[in-house]
Amino acid sequence: MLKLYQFERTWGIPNLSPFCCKVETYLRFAGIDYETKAALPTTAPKGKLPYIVDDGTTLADSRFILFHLKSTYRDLDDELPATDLAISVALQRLIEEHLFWIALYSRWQYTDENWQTNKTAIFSALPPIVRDLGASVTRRNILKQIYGQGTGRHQSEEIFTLGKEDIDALATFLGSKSYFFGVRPTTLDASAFGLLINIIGCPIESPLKDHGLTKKNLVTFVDRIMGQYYQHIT
Ligand SMILES: N[C@@H](CCC(=O)N[C@@H](CS)C(=O)NCC(=O)O)C(=O)O
Repeated sequence: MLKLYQFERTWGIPNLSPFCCKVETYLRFAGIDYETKAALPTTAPKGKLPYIVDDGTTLADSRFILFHLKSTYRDLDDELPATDLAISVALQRLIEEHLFWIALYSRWQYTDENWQTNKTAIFSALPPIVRDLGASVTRRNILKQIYGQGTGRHQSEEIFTLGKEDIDALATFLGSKSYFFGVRPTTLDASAFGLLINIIGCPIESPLKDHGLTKKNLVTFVDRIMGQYYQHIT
């Protein structure tokens, strides 16, 4: 059976990684059998989670994993017209290559309180000395990534202004629909759910979360997917 390697579940959400949550949500939307294995990025083929092992093949990165799931099992986008597919790719990039960095900043850099919450969630299973060293080395590395990508060069107020613009775009495009392209879930819904639950449904406090929570359609979207696809997770 397909194995999905991801962070241990925490905070009552499917995964604290938007990308792990995206892949697991796609698997559930598509009704593909799988099992999860707890892992850390240090043992992942590309140094990041998630990755999967399926029938002897290892695949890393949610995008390549989804290409595989679509060609081997079920393509949830197969009925989308080309223009919707184009919008789907563009919005996935907004979510995964822009809004993601603002969520990452909120979690690892914005306040010490958020960092402590994040640190406990990711590192508390490790033995004490490894935990503290591992947490501070990883944090230094992530802060370098946030600076290198560019988000870390702005003031926090500027960062959240950009994040709110993304949230507004997603809320406007979703409108009153159940899913981004209507009544059936597609890849974009898996991607959006993965990040949105990590912004509005976890104990990381920020103006980004506050703004997301004012968008009733995004809150309903997240609650509906949780209720329908993740009712029994612990
Ligand atoms: N493009 C990758 C991104 C994966 C990613 O950024 N994973 C993060 C967790 S959310 C990670 O493992 N980071 C570890 C690190 O950067 O050291 C995907 O789509 O899977």
